Amino acid sequence: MTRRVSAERRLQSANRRARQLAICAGLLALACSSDSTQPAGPPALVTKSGGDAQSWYHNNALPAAFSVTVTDANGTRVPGVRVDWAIVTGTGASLSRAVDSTDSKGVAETDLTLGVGTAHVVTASVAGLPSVTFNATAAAPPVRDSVAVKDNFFQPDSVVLQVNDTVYWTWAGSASHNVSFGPGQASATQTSGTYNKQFTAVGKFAYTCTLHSGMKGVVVVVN
Ligand SMILES: [Cu+2]
Repeated sequence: MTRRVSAERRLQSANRRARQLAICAGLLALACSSDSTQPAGPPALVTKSGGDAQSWYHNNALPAAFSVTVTDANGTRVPGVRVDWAIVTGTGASLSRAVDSTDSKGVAETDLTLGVGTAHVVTASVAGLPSVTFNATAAAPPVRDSVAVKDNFFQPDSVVLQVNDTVYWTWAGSASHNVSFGPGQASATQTSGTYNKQFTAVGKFAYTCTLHSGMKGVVVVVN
């Protein structure tokens, strides 16, 4: 008899705990949803959030987009705000878009393709607010690159060159190595000598030494 009573009590107290947990979860959900539906106020500030001060090559798009974040007076991100992008300095340069609208995170972006000059200046403006300024620097791409094949790494492991130019690998270690871009595109496996490869397309080309895991490099080919 006593055993049965205590079992019922345990059941009652378990039910009570379950109800309390459900109430807590409900309150938490309420707190969250009221937070996320809080509307942002009017735009008060434009800040740079990415892409400033890059150095890249004439007639090529910068590796990273320029981006700004628009916030209200409380620092809340404001979606749907018109952002105007303009090239202030940069003969022959172009933007992927001159007008953009901030996304759900208050962010607007544009991609700059560098022109023939060295200095580039781009502004982002929101009506009624101070604009922000991005800088970029353009140079001529290297026309020829040399890579040393060492034990067990490529030096340097990343090179940039202009389309239709050639990379020259020189074996400088004592172990056997190769330069492999995948099936059918590899140097001989050797301990000395050289290997040349011309690159006729823009892009990123990763390679490895198939004998040594972790021995890898990349060729970046630009316009
Ligand atoms: Cu190797």
